[in-house]
Amino acid sequence: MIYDVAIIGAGSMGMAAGYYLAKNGKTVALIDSNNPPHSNGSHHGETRIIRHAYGEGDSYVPLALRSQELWYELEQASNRKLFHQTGVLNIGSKESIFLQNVIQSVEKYKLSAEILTAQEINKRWPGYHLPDSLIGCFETNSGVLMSEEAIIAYRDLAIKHGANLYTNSQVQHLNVTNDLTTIELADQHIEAKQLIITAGKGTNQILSLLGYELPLQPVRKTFSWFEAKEEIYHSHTFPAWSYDNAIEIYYGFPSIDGAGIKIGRHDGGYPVQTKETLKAFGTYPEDKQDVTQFIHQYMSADLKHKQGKVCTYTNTPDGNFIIDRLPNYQNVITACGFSGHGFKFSSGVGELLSQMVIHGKSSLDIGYFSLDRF
Ligand code: PYC
Repeated sequence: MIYDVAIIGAGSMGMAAGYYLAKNGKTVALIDSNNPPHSNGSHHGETRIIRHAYGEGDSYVPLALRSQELWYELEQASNRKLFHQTGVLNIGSKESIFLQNVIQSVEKYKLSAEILTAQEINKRWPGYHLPDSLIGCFETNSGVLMSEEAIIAYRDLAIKHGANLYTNSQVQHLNVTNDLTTIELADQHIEAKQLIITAGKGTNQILSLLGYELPLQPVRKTFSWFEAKEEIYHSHTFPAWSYDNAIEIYYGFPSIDGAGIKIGRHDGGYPVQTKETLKAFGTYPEDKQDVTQFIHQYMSADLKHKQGKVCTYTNTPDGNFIIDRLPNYQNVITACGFSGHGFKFSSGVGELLSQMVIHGKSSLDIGYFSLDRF
């Protein structure tokens, strides 16, 4: 059989694309070197934030809003709880470009949000102790996504619509001509008319089989959970949040189902090789120190560290995504370089990728993700 589409990398983006393609009647081969969801990529740790007002630039807002609609649709289709509408509080110094972009997004797209002083924030959410130098923009319709649950939902539905999933399968050979892609796995030979590469940190390994290398840098990142008083930090009362003081960037989550509050530092991290096993949480003192210091300074001095984990960001030089066709292979699309802020968009990106395959182009303008910017 010749599949309509093969997808190499069935994590958040690839699995979503597989679902939208299969749902639209395409025959799909989903190939992954692990068995998603798993802890070797960028989707584990239970939760991700979905922000609509976008600190990284307001050109992301239409995709964020479409992604939100699709998350609601996925909840319905899968009968799973995937989204908690906690709102997102973007905290920053007045100099923060991130916060200025958030406010610009709110104004341009008329998002439901309010600007708050530090005193107003501390009064509304007693879990914060912010100094007067900070302000916040609280958007109400956004919140927290259950990342691993979402992948399970896409996986189940993609299979239900006829997609074939090849797990724990390394691509050994790849050959692409104008009308046929052939993929050799250890024990399978797969043929497809079109190819999508969504292999996260492994993308360059796959692309090298076609003679390409993109400016992608995998980076080791960490995140942690802290014990939390549920009456203060529960997701029914406390928002997800981001913090940018123009030097450091942090993000955090309320306590969901008694998990405690989760926090990570977004900037920095250690560059790693694609195949490198990540050094365990706690290898570097800052794994725990940075977030502990943040929590004690801005939230509460008596919250105790519970556990930490490691994960990978795959960064581009400008922090923006890559979604494009390969210049010499018009039947090959790659979506990669999500730079630690991609998960929230995976529903929307999955749909965009399916549109590129089915209609030859996407319904939203994604010119700012094109490869020719490098
Ligand atoms: O994009 O909001 C975000 C985010 C949270 C954690 C990592 N990225």
